[in-house]
Amino acid sequence: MKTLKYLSVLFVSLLTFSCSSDDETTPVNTDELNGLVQIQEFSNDTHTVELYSKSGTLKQGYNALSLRIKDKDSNDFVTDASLSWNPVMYMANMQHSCPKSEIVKTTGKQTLYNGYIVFQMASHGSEYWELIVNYSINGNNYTVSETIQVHPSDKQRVATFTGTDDTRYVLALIEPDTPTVSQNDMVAGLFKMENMMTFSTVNNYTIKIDPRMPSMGNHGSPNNIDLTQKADGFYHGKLSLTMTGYWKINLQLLNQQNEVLKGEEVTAENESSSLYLEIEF
Ligand SMILES: [Cu+2]
Repeated sequence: MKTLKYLSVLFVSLLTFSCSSDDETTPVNTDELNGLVQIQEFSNDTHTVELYSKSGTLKQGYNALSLRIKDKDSNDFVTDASLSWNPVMYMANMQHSCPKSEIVKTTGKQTLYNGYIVFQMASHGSEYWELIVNYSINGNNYTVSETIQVHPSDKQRVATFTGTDDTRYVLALIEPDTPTVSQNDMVAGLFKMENMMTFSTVNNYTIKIDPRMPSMGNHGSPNNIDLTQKADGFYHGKLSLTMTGYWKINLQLLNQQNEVLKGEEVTAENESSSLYLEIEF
């Protein structure tokens, strides 16, 4: 009986072994996609480019995105591509892009690449976004592009404004993604519009924060820490939320000389800043 058991274990492991050696050329893709939901596929004659996020949708504001490229002939995923992208919004009387990162290979993954895009506007009627993905594999260049659907967010996750320096800025909330009643890590991206198609990271500014609950006498919270830029290029601080509900995060943007470029202090006479982000949880 014991021998039979050993034999069956041996048989099963032999089977498993032979299966996995057959699959050697095809990467195991199930773990690769842990926690990711496909948004859509982009296709050309040679490849399918798959676009993923945690939610499976694109929304107005900051979006962390993952991609992978499948070879249509072999059905294998490409592990050594270099990629770039360009989101373009086609509006009634103009075209523009938005802040975006480089695309890098995801650490610890074989087939995944990742980056972020900050959509400052949602798709709206006949005004739509197109995402162009350019990539090269072994020195050959390819491109795919499709219309993408950018959903409006009901709370303000991104602010687009002109500073007193006549510069156009985009400020996007990155964290907290899932706020709790605590001192949350707050992260924001700050970008400058160089022209309609080019956006760059703004360095060494300060973003002052003053979270308030307008529905409850506009009370604030203790122990907030203003946002300053860290090595990742983003602005980091602490956002104290003392209860669940709707919070307006009043902001002031200060340049390297500590001059206020946008936003006002909240006082007894002034209940909110013209620059703000919103959280409800
Ligand atoms: Cu637009």
